[in-house]
Amino acid sequence: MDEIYMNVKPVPSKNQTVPRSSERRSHGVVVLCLGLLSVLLLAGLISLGVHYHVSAQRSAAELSSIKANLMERLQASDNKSSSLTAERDWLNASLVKMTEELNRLRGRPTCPTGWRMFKCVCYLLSNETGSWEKGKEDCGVRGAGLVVISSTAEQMFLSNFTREETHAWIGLTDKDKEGTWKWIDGGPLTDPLKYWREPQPDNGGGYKTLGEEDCAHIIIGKSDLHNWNDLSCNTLLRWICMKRL
Ligand SMILES: [Ca+2]
Ligand SMILES: [Ca+2]
Repeated sequence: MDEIYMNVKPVPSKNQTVPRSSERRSHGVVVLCLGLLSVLLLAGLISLGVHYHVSAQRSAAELSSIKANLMERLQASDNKSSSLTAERDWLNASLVKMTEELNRLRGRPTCPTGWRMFKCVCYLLSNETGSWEKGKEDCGVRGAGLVVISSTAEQMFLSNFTREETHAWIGLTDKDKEGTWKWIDGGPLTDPLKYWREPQPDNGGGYKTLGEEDCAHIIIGKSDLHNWNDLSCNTLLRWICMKRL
């Protein structure tokens, strides 16, 4: 090859690009801006995260406080309700006592529930039946005794008390001595306070099947002043208890 051609520098073609120094600077500025923007975005995200974290903690604390406050009020309400219930029961008990005291002051004594009063005496017709002795025991358990009739008015009241109901034992017996009738309180049976139905007392009328008849009862549906009969003490009848107020 000729020497002339060896000293000639190659000429770039038209399509080949050559980077210029201004373009490189622009590229560097863009990269720098993007970097700064990324840093700013990251800082913003961190700031928002911190802000929401603090807000969430504050909200949780407020909710916890509100919950504690509501629980405290609920407990106070329950305590108040229990207190009101106890106060109501106390007032009811006091009302009963005051009513009884008022009746006593007014001369109006009262009998237990299920008992009937006649001239300040309480009477109970038993629901169950049994022997004369069982009736005596039951009345004793109730703080009473089988009825002792001590006036015509009382006899009339008891006749009405048992009318259409049943036969009922009274506290009269001749167990200790045949033919000698005594009240359960030890008092004798005296005239005119005797209300036997004729021809009673007959101690069984001589009929062996009836046995000895040593206990007295009121017969239902008979004359108010003639309705006593003597009967075997083991017969199952209801009974009348009495107790004074
Ligand atoms: Ca007898
Ligand atoms: Ca008889």
